[in-house]
Order: sequence, then structure tokens, then C-alpha cells
Amino acid sequence: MAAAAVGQQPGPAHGSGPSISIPSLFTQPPVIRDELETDSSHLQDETVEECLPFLSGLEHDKVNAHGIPRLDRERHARFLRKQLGALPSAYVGADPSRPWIFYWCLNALSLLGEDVEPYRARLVETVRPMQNPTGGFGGGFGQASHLATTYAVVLSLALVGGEEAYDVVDRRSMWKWLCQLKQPDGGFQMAVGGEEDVRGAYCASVVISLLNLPLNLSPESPASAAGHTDLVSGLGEWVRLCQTYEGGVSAKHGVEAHGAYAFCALGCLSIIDSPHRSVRKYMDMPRLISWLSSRQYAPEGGFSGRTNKLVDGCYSHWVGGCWPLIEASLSGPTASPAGQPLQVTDEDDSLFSRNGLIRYILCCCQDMSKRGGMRDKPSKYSDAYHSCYVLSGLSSAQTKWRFVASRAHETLLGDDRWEASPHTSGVQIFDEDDRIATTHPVYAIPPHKVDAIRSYFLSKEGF
Ligand code: FPP
Ligand code: K
Ligand code: ZN
Repeated sequence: MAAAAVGQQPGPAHGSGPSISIPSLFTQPPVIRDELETDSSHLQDETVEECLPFLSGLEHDKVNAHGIPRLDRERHARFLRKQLGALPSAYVGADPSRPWIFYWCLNALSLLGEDVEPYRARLVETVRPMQNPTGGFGGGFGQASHLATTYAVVLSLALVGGEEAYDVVDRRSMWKWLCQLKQPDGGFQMAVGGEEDVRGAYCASVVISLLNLPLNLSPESPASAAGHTDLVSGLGEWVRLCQTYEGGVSAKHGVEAHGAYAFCALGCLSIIDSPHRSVRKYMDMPRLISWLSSRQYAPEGGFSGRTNKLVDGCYSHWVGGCWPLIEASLSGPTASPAGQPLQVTDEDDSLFSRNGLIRYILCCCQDMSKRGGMRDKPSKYSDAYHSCYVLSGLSSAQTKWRFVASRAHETLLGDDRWEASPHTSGVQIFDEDDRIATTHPVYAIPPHKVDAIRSYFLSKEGF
């Protein structure tokens, strides 16, 4: 196979240029194989075949000495700006997801280093009619409020920033609506009368903490009758029920574990209390870590979302984004005694292969055609969703996050201090120019945007 030719042997990939060295782990079919042949194993084999030429540098015009192409920022930014504009009629079915498109594009552009504040006026004008007088945001004017669209609107407003954006949210009706969604078993429905799952737990925690909503429950809340006194009581216990026999996390009790839900669970737990307390209290850590580790494949280097399924660029965030939260849970706050510099070691103590993930992202997930944008895998079209989550995953793989200080007031949700620094231990396989902006390990938007919206709403007493 052509791919193996560039294995460990140094040598030019295209007949000229500097010698290229790629660890054979990423250029050859997997060493360990399951003997059982199934439809899934065939799809897996096809995916390896599909990725190998990209991982070996054969599909790229130019790669660096590690076989990695550069991040084509301008091409991807152009794709994202286009997605933010008027979309062709084929997108009409995606109308209720418009707030998601705003979040994905604005966040991805921010990660690429673009200033998204100029979108403020347009965003404010567009999302204002999506808010319902009974609280929360729907996907468009006249659509019922939903926690997913509400979450996406709040994050989008945080991304563009500024009082004009923050003040769009009617916090009093938002609080009342969230009280309605809070259930007797401690979890949250996604919409009034809708499904209750771990996305609800995460989206509600994000919205409550970013907007600094009062935690007390309205007497009309279905959870009040069950004895709950506040919006987060019983939530950790509810999330605990989502961990499955595999060690991963499912949408709700009793179904299949999936990476997207692992992130929701860890994110929610890291908001309701500091992760070294809450994640360790509610999750079986060894089983969770074992399941998360099993999500990373070789030779692809990327993550899958569940057992016996394929790598996909978006799990760079849903699974990749779990690692900083796991590391924080294990280490606890790492602030050094006042005045002393924190001890930095050269050792790479990462729990996943950062370079494997970076390889998958830069080699397999970039659409280098005129279209641009990031994708699931080479055979798929790029889209805003994958652009957002592939870039978020790239950012966390490039960053060493330290959980520096645990919250001072136990009741102030999401009040931990996190610090980012470039991850430097080990070999850096990407060009320094391709380092992108950081993203908050819990809120998945740039950390300074989290600080700005939080401090705005922390200054508000009550409503
Ligand atoms: C399976 O898709 C995907 C899921 C079961 C979960 C999807 C949920 C999210 C992506 C995010 C939820 C989070 C929030 C904050 C709303 P598939 O069968 O197409 O993919 P697979 O084969 O990779 O599992
Ligand atoms: K998928
Ligand atoms: Zn995907």
C-alpha cells in the first residue's frame, strides 16, 4: 500500500522537499484486529483505507517534516462567513437550528482568531424575535422555546458580547421557564413536556451560570412538589444514572453511551460544583477513563463517538473536550502556594494522544477545495457544526488547561478559575502559525467571553 511507503522511512513524499517522518502507527493498518467480521468491521476497514492517504501526506500539496499540512485559516473563515449569510433553499429544514448555526460559525471564527463583535447588531436583531414571553428561545419567531436553541442563543450573545447583546435576554422569564423544565427526578426537560436527557442537564447549567439566574425554584415547578428547593438539587444524582456499564455516558438512564453525552455530563458536573468534587462524586472514574480512552483509534488518530463506530472530527470536541475536565477532576486545584511559581515539568502527562488527534484534524478534517470548512472525515462534506467542534478539539489538543482554583462560594455556579498555556511537552508536529485561540473547557467559547458575560450578570442582584 502506498501509505506504508512513507512509514518510518525518512524521504520525500512528492519527490522533492524536506524529508518527512511519520510514526508508522499512523501510516499502517492497525496492528491489533478483532477477528470477528461484521458490517461494522468492514466500515471500519474502509475508513482506515480512506484516511491513510491523507495521514501519509499523499493527498496534500504540501506537508511539514511531520507529514502535517497547514491549517488553511482563510479558506475555513470564508466558508464560515458564507454560512452566516443567507443560505440556499436546501437549508429550509434547518430553520429551527438557526441559533446553532450562529453559535457554530461565530465560535469557529473566534477560534480562527477573527473578531466577531461586528456581528453584534445583526445577531441581536435576529435573535430578539426568537425569545418567547414565557421564557427561553425557540429556533425562530413563533417556535416553542427549547433548551438547545436557548443554549445556542446565549452562547452566541456571549460571543458577540456587549450590553446590547446581554440585555436581549429576559432573565426573569428565563428563570420561570427553567423552573418548569426542572423535573421531580432532578433532571431537565429540553422543552415543556419534551424529552428529559443529559443535554438538558448541561444546557440548563450553562444558561443558569452564565446568566447568574437565581437558584431558588418557583412554587409552580414540578420539582418543588417533589421536595426540591433549587434548580440544581438532585441534578448530580440524575446525571450519575446516565453512566452505563461500559463506563461512558448515555442520554438518559438505560441507553447506549455516546461521547457527546459524556461531555454534557462532565460539563454539567463541573458547573454545579468544582470537578474534583462533583465529577469524582458522581462518576465511576476508572470506567469512564477507560471508555474515553477507547474512543481514540489508530491509525486514524481521531475519536469515535461510541463502541464499534467510526472516527468523526466532531468528537475531537465531544470526547477530546472531556480530557481537561477529567484531568482537573483527578488533580484538583493546582494553585501553587502564594508567590511560588508552579512547577512545570517537561513530561507529557496527557491521558490521550494529542498528536494523534492533531494529525487526524489537520490531515483528514480540512476541506482544502474551494469550499473550505472542516468535516467529519475525508468522504464527507464540511459543515458549520463540524467546523466548530473540529476546531474546538484542535484548540484543546494544543492547550494545557490547569484548573487553578476551586470556587470560593460553594453556591456560585461555574466559579472556578482555569488557566491556559500552550501545551509544549513532547514533539510539536504542527506549525506554530497554526496554533488557534483557546476555548473554555466547560463553556466551549473563548474564556474572556465567559468572564465578560459572567461579570456583567454577577453585578445584577435578583432580576
Ligand atoms: C449519534 O449520531 C449521535 C448521538 C447519539 C448524539 C448527538 C448529540 C450531540 C452531538 C450533542 C448534544 C449536546 C448538546 C450540548 C446539545 P450518529 O449515529 O450519526 O453518529 P455515530 O455513528 O458517530 O455515533
Ligand atoms: K457521526
Ligand atoms: Zn460528526
